[in-house]
Amino acid sequence: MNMSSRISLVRALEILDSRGNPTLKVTVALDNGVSASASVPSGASTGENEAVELRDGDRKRYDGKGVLGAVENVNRAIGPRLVGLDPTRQAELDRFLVEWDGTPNKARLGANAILGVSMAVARAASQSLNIPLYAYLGGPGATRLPVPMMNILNGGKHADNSVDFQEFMVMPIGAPTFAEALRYGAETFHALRSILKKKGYATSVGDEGGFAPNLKSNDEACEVIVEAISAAGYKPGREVAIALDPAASSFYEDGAYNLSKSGQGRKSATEMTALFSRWIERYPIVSIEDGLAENDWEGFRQHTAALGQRVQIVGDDIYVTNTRFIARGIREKCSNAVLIKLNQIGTVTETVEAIEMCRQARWGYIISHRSGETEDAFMADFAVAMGGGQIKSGSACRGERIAKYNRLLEIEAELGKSAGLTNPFAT
Ligand code: 2PG
Ligand code: MG
Repeated sequence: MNMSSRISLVRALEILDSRGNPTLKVTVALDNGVSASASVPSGASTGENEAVELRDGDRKRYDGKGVLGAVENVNRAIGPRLVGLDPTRQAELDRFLVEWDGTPNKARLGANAILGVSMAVARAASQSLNIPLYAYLGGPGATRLPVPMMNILNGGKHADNSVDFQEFMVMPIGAPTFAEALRYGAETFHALRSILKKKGYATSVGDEGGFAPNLKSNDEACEVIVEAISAAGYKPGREVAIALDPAASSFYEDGAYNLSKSGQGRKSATEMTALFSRWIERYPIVSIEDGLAENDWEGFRQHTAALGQRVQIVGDDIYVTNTRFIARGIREKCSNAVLIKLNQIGTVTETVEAIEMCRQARWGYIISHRSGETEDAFMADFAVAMGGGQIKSGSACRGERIAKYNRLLEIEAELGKSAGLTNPFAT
């Protein structure tokens, strides 16, 4: 048995993410010969309270975005302290790193350094025990596949176009299996390409693989997607629905929501909620993430009171996967779901704690990628392990997005008859 294996080496390497910016890949080797790696993603529309991504700031390299300092922190500081420890003691190990860092946002060692180590340790432990990562993190009950939120139309900070809202996603809620859900989503993506082409729009893609056309309005984005769902042969709202992530923090300026890319002008929180309310009546929308900005707690409260019975209201920037902020959101009823990103908080254990808090409150949770990703599919296993039934990993193209979906196909096949996929919104 490999049960008593110990960490023998921890090494980090500076690699590139899907935007061509540096990030870390961390490898953990055990004394039983097992070695496993994990890579760290990176966001563009980041919440201001996210854990700190340590970057070198040396203008001569990658415009200051190098991560050699974080690599050093792994190779010279963290690594040597972990040698000899049991990799299955994830919570203890993560706690040790958090306490050693000592800052509230992991600014000292860097959340990118810490998360890379945390994920690589989990993977090494699972390999050492010969258990797939999803089963190691989730136990024998980890059999629920997530319904994907596929971001097929990009705007906001993720695309240079005329659309203010960052993400227009399709969610194949009526599919019987993950493989079928992925097919519904991919076929809708292809139908959308034909429709955009016919209308004379560009079909180049944004950071998350969605199209990024210069549409006439934000409304038109919903209209072309509904058209694409039907053209692909699916019933809008029944089989394939729409999920939005306006990422409103990125266009919140001086106390107002400035829809400047589309030229729709400035709106108050109440006007934004009224706009979404109209959209919910007109389009098959099931979920709205960051419809308002990260510091607009009161706006979020009213927004949830007004729309929360009809759709899932998700907080991303407002909570940054941090139990401190999620607890406030639960107390003040600011949403009914949370977007979960490992690198917003910086360790596997703290991410699991954030999810546990959602479960206690009977809130939804969605495991999410970042707009800057790598080929690592850790989050696919993590989504099955956590069992929330929802994942957000971009469109039906770009290798770094597809890597996660392909891993979920593998997991579903491996689970065979015990695999399940259910509509998270079915009552
Ligand atoms: C978001 C994410 C992922 P980013 O806002 O939800 O889609 O974007 O990684 O740029 O923060
Ligand atoms: Mg978001």
